[in-house]
Amino acid sequence: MCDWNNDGLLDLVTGERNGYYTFFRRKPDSTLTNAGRIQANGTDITTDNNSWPTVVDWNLDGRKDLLAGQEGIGAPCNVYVYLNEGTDSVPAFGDSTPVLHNGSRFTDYRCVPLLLDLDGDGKRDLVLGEWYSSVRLYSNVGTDTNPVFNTYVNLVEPDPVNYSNGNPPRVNFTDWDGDGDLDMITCDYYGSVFLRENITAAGVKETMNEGRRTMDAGMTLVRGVLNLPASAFTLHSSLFSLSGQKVLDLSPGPNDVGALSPGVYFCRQTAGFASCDRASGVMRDASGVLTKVILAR
Ligand SMILES: [Ca+2]
Ligand SMILES: [Ca+2]
Ligand SMILES: [Ca+2]
Ligand SMILES: [Ca+2]
Repeated sequence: MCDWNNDGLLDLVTGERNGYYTFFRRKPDSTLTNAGRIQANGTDITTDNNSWPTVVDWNLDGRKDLLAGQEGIGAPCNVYVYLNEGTDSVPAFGDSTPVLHNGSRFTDYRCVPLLLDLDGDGKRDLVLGEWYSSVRLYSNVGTDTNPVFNTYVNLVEPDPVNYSNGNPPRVNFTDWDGDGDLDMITCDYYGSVFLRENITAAGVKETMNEGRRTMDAGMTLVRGVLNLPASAFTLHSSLFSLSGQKVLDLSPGPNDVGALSPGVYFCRQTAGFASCDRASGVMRDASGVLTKVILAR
């Protein structure tokens, strides 16, 4: 949904099974009318099957652009952007530009790209839904007007067996529960809709597990190695001193903290999503954002 023609009425732009993009214009009586396929260089844009449109001002020049994903079996590029060469009210497009990661084109199957600032640094990031129930975050390491993407983290664990994030996940974000952060909604080929509540929390969880000398967030601390579960739906994890100074960035898997002074630290996880399944709907993961870590000798 977007106001494609800037008349104050919310329109619909669709991606389609056969690869076209269509503008459905909202009329004053609130009904939608098919206003034709979106074109580039004067002809209908047709991608590979299962096209996905994200309407966003990619380069922040005040004119909406079209970020496109496609199925793309064997295609050389499945995520690209059409920069608007017309006006914001009457978009016009020429050639597309491939979106890159680590300098390479995306060739993942059935790509669903979104552009939004998910890690809260003020620069819009790329979220990519793709085949086998995978949703990735490529943090923007460039600028907001010229995004650059390298590596990704999984926002959810890919699930090629049970498709617990939908398959292929068609992704979007909204503050579903009105608590001020973005929650994730996916839907899929099979007609399921999945809600994952953003579990970024405020506050300190106070349920220390003395046996592991950590708070309980699924992490373990053994002989100076802090192990973060790879399945944590976490965007960034860092270790902070009690005074709030960051002492170490953490990665999923083992992190050597043996060189740090003994004492109390906090692991801060800046964003994440709760797990959920088809049967139970929303399920909060209580792993929290601030986790106390006690380093002893
Ligand atoms: Ca409109
Ligand atoms: Ca633009
Ligand atoms: Ca960002
Ligand atoms: Ca929320």
